[in-house]
Amino acid sequence: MAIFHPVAEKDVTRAIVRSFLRQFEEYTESDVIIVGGGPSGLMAGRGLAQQGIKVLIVERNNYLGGGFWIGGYFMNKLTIRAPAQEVLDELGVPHEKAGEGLYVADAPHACSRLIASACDEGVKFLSLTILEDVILREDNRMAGIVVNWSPITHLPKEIAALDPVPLEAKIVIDATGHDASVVKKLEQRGLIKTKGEGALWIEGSEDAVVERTGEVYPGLIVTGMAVATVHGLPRMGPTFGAMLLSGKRAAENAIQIMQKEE
Ligand code: 48H
Repeated sequence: MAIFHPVAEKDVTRAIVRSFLRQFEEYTESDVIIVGGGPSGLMAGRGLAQQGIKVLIVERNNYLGGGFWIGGYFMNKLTIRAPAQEVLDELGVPHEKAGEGLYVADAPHACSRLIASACDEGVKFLSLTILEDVILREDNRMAGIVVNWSPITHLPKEIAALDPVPLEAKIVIDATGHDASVVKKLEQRGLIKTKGEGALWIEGSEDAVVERTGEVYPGLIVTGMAVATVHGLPRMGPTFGAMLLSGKRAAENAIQIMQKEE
């Protein structure tokens, strides 16, 4: 007696393709597209979806979490400075006090809870998808992004000369971390100038990153480490509170802009 219900192989394929295409078609137009599925992008997506906003996260890797997943330094622990441990509490992530105002948690636990929370709120994802360009209309306002499957970037030019795919949104959030990839597309066209991130200084970095989170170009908000890259702020190294609070603030900013433009 078999354990599983009989299902044909073709029906497995059909189930995947139909479900993917239905969602892909629906999300060719989103309220907000977030480029980058690291801690700041996930927090921004979660905050927006909590308010019923249609939000898509585009991530070039085949996993979500960016530098939050393993902490990015070969040790599966992450630190958070007060008051950002409140986000860990909201997510139900256990943490230990490591000193006054300093908390330590298991990175895979924190990251998986954050991903799950974004999914629970209704965020949708396009993985293995890389930002190729932005859409700018006649008023030069950001109107969406242009993407391609990331493996294509590893193919030789003669095979990879494939046209990318445009996706529309009212607001785009650059959550691509140190690269600030979306902002760099505007910089290439002389529309904005990035300063490049500064040297490591935790005290000087985290408040500034949260405070400078916001719109840097009409329709484009910057969050997380990309804020440091754009505004020339110090980096904070292996501590993540600013990423969480910056993502939260990016969601609030996006909502304010959309309400103003309605
Ligand atoms: C699609 C892309 C593209 C692209 C990048 O690096 P992240 O974790 O970014 P943040 O800002 O949420 O968090 C930064 C944090 O992890 C960190 O590095 C810290 C705190 N550093 C401090 C220091 O001093 O070094 O995630 C960015 C995500 C990644 O998953 C990328 O794969 C993705 O964005 N991404 N996705 N198209 N062009 N570029």
